[in-house]
Amino acid sequence: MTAPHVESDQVRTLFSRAMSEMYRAEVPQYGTLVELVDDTNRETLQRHNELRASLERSGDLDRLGVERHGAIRLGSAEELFNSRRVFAVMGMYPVGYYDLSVANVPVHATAFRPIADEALRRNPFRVFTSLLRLELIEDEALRSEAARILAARRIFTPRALELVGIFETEGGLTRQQAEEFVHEALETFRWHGDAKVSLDVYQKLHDAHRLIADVVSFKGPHINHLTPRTLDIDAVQAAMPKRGVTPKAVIEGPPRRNCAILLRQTSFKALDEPIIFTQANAGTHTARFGEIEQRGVALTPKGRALYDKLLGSVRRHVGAEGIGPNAGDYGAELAERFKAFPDDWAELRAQGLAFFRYSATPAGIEASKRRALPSTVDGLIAGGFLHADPIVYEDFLPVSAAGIFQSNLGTDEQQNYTGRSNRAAFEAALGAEVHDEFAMYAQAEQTSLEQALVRLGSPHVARKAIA
Ligand code: OOG
Ligand code: NI
Repeated sequence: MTAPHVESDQVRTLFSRAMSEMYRAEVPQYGTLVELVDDTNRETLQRHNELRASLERSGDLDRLGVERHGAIRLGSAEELFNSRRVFAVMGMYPVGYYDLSVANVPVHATAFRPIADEALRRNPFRVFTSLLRLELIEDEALRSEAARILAARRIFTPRALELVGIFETEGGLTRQQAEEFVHEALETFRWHGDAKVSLDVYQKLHDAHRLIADVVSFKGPHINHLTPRTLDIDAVQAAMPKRGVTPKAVIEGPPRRNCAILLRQTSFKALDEPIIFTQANAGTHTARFGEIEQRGVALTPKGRALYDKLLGSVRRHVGAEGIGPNAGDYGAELAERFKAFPDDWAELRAQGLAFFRYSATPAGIEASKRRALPSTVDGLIAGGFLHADPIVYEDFLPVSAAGIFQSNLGTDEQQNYTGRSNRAAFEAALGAEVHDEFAMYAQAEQTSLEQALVRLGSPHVARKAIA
């Protein structure tokens, strides 16, 4: 008899754990950040019993220390294609298309992440994966040199790809194969202090854009950050300097609110690390950092449009990334302008700004056996028969991502890429379409509502509410 297959969720957990250990050993400052996050989470939980209880109910308490995401930057279509196959072994699929050229970063990206609610609950680890857009390098000689260098490298070990092949034909890996796969896959994300190019070529690439040097000069796409979840991002941001860690100027995303929306994130500045270039020249490279995130409710397209509008107005007024003459005002301006965004769960739902997961309450199920219940969703909620919980946003934000890129690439980038988004080329390289995150949240909301209404013996309300 052949050995049984391990679940993809399990492989993802083995992988994220191995990655975390490797990164802590490679970047000691990241270990310091993780300790600070753990301490802050503990203090926050001591002060907020209700938060503790809700994390306990959702089963999140014991997974608080698990990293939420990491990021890599790839150089070619083939690398992206094989990354998709590798991440599929871990139950991670491409969700969303992010065009960063609009923010002067010459990449486009997706996030490989679990999709099913249960898979996200077990281990939400995801990898923001960007692909360099060589066509945005203007200097033709440099562009073809970069393409030549990239075409010659192999970022996955032969054995890793062999195991991916086995996964694809057999539909899974045995425990032993999974462990070997994790070990082999980790090689792709490892740091290499020895560059594959000369100092001279590195400098030319660097002058074109720091990011291009980061992608092209090395043997593989070293993981450039990992990101644990914090329960109080403002507290961690404020405490970083006391632990000898320098945070970026501002927290990306929405301001602090009662009803958290989307995603807030901040990072510490990337480190200068010693590099040995070919011909034994020594130099440094700045790429790797640590980040933290705090997630809120997923917004509907209408909510997202409002978010984008308000954020855009802040950035036009104060300046992007909170640098420049009005930098100090960024937080105050953000808070002020976001007063226009309802900060009350009932209001967010009533105005169709956010996605919710519906459930029948025990009282509702009981009452439905004895009498007819109200015939509208709002009536059922008002009567305490139906409950709506916010759906957590599991994706990324292009403006925030650009801010994270920028702060870790230095702020002196002058390039202005004409923002031609090229999703079709990205998907062709990927060998698949990316999943539409809005459609997924909408589906989750609708399914939960239908199921809840069936439990309340009121399926007709579902048709009315959704039609
Ligand atoms: C990725 C930056 C994007 C985030 O959290 O928005 C990102 C990178 O720097 O390669 O990870
Ligand atoms: Ni990140």
